[in-house]
Amino acid sequence: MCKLFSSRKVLTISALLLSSVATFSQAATISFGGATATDGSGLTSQYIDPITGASVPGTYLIETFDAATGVPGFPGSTEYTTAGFEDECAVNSINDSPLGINIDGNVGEINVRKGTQQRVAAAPAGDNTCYGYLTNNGSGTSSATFDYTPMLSYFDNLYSEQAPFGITYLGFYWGSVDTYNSFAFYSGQDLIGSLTGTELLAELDGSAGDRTGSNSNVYVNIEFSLAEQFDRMVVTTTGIAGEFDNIVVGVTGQPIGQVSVPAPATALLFVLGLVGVGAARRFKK
Ligand SMILES: [Ca+2]
Ligand SMILES: [Ca+2]
Repeated sequence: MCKLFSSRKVLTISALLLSSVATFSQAATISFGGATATDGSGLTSQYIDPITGASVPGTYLIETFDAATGVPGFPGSTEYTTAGFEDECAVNSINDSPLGINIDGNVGEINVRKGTQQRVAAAPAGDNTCYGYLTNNGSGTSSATFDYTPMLSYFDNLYSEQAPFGITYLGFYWGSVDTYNSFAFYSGQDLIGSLTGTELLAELDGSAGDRTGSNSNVYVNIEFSLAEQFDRMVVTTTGIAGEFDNIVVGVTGQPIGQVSVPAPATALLFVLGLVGVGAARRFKK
């Protein structure tokens, strides 16, 4: 069984009232806490079976960065995999899959690897599997965009007669949270909300960059209403590095589990996107 929410806290992210997004009037809810993952990756979402890795009724998709958990026949892209880990690490969900998400980032900045290497990346606490990370390689600002619009379009075409749907949940395991990591959510060009490492550390009283502490290696859950759903996530870092694993995306409004894409029977799933770490601000305590 999983350990749910050992230290659950719920906060609210206020909407960034950018320009024309008047539709975004409700707050998203952020909570911290997850289930112990049994694949040795530390923490995962409460919505993912911690034993089988499968999602509950198929409405959640997970990105593990481990090639072994990719969809059969589609082990994932190794484009961002650090040299030496091609046989084990991959981004499961991008490009060639019909459910693919697009990642727009620079090779050498957004990467997938296993283990900790000084001045490169630190594995999230308790995570012995492959994970993703974003680094500025020592200077400047690096960012990567995870674009879910292909996936949303795919489902929209399949279920056009059904009620509106969208991404209403995003969870990810954020390792060694640093003040210079951030992530932001957009709907089209409109910023919907964001979360920074500084905000998270302040809320949980964590130590920046701590690789083992439970207040700086945290499973983050963000619940969005349909009205404030996002289709793009932008991860930014101005340091080394922003690490993440077990990105779980929940889509409300249609039955993903019944989609006839090449998914394993029990759904070890699909994989979507990633992410990581925080960006601008707005996180009301
Ligand atoms: Ca993993
Ligand atoms: Ca870090």
